[in-house]
Amino acid sequence: MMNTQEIYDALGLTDADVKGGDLKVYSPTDGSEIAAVKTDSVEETKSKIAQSVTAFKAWRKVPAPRRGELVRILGNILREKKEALGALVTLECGKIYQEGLGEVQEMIDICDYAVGQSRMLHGLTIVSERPLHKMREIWQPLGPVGIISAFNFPVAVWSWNAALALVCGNSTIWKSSEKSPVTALACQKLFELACAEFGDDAPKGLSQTLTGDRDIGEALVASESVALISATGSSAMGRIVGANVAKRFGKSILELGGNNAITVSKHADLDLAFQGIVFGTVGTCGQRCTTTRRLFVHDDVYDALIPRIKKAFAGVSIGNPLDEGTLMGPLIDEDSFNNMQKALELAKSNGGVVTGGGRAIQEEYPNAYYVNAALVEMKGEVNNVKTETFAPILYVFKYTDLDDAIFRQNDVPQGLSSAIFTTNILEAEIFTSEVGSDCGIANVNIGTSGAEIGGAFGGEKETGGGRESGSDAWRGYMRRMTSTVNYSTELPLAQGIKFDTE
Ligand code: UN1
Repeated sequence: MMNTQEIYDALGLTDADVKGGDLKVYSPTDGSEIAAVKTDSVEETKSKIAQSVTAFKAWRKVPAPRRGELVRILGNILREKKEALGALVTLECGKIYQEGLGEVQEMIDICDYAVGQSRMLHGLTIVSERPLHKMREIWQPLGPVGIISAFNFPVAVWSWNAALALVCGNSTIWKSSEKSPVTALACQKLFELACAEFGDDAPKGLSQTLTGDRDIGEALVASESVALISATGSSAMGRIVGANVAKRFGKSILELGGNNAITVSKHADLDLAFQGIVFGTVGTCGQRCTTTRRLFVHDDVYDALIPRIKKAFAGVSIGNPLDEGTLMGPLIDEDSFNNMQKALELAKSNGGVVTGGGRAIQEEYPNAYYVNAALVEMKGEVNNVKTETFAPILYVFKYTDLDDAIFRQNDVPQGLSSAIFTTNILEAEIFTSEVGSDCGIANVNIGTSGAEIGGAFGGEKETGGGRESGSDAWRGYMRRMTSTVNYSTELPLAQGIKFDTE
C-alpha cells in the first residue's frame, strides 16, 4: 500500500497544494494531520465564477462529441490513477480501500457513459398544428454548474455531475466538503492533465474547485451566474440551498438524506438477504446516503435472521481501512460518533433494545472513531427512526402483512432507497408498483446501497427529488428550447386565432 507521500506524488499534489494552508485536514483513520490546504475567500469565489462564465461561453461552441473526447481522456487518466486516488479516498474519508477503488471505478463508469451521451443529446421533432410548420425540441448548454459535495463520496459525486455537465457544454465549479478537500484538489490535477492532453479548445477555468467553509458555498448558491446548483448532503442543508437557488429562479438538483429500508419476506432467500443487510449497514461505516437504516422482517423468519445479523455485526473486522481484510473503517470524526451515541440513547429511551454500537479499538486509535455496528430491536413505531443518523445503526421491526410493512417503510420524511427480499413474484411486483415503495430506488433481492451509474440516482420527499448519473439525468444539465419554424408564406396563428392586421 502506498504511503501518503507516494499517494500525493502519484496524483501530482505538491507541497504547495497540501502544506502551509489554513484548513487542516485530519485522516479519520488515525486522527493524524495529512494536509493543510489553502482556502478560497468569497472574493476569490466570485472571480472563479466570473472565469467560469467566460469558460462556458467558449466551451458551449465546441461540438458535443469533441467535448466528450475530454471526458474520455479524463476517464483514461482515472484508470491509470485508480489505485492512488482510491487510496487517497480511503485516507481522507476512511472508507475501506476496496470501496475507495469502487468509488474511482464509479467515476470511470460515468465518464464512459458521458462519452456515449455526448453523441446522443437528442431532442424531438414534434408535429405542428399549422400547415407548413414544424416544431423541434433542442437541448442547449445551460451555463456554469455549481457542484456541492459531501465527504462520504468525495470524488464520485463530483464526477457524476461534472462528466455530464461537461459533455452538455457547461463549465463547472466544485465546492468540496471541508472534510475532504484533498481528494478534490487531486481530481483537479487529473482534470488539468486531461485538458493538457486534449488541447486548446478546453478553455481556462472550465472546471474549478473551491475550498473552504459554508460562506464559499453560500456565495456559489447566491450567484445568478451559476445556472444550476447540484448539491449533495443533509436534508437540512438542502432545505436552505434549494430555497436560496429558487429565490433567484436558478435550477437545482438535490441529493439529500436517506432513511432506507429493507423488507425481508417469509419467501426470502435468507442468505441473500443477510448479505445485503450486512453490506448495506456496515459498508462505508454506515455513511452512505443509501445505507440500510431500517429493517422490516416477517414474523416467520425473524428468529432465523436476526441472531445471524447480530453475530455478523459483532464479528466484522474493524480496523485501518487501508489494511486488506478490514471490512469496516472509522466514522469521519468525533461529532459523528457523538451523534451516533445520541441516536442510540434516544432509541433506548423509546424502548429499543440495542446490541453493539460502542466505540472499538480505541487503545490502538485514541484519536479516531471506530465503532461496532448497532442493531436496535424496536417495539413500536417511534420518531427516533425518522431522522437520518450518518452511522451504522440498523433499526429492526417485525411485520406480518406486506401492505403494513410498505406503509411503515414509506412513513418517514425521506425517500431515497428501498429493497425487498422475496422469491414471491406477487410480492416483488407489489413492492415496485404504484402502491409499493415511494422511494426513488426500489430494489428486489438487492440491498439499498451500491447503485450502478446507468440508472437515474436520487429520491423523493426530503431526499430532494433530484436525479443524477444515468438514464436521462443529462437533461438536468441542459436548457430545453422549443422551436417552431414556418416555411410557408402565410402567418397562421396557433389555436386558429384570427387577427387581421390589414
Ligand atoms: C451517496 O452516499 O452519496 O448507491 C451516494 C450507492 C453509491 C452512491 C452513494 N453508488 O450506494
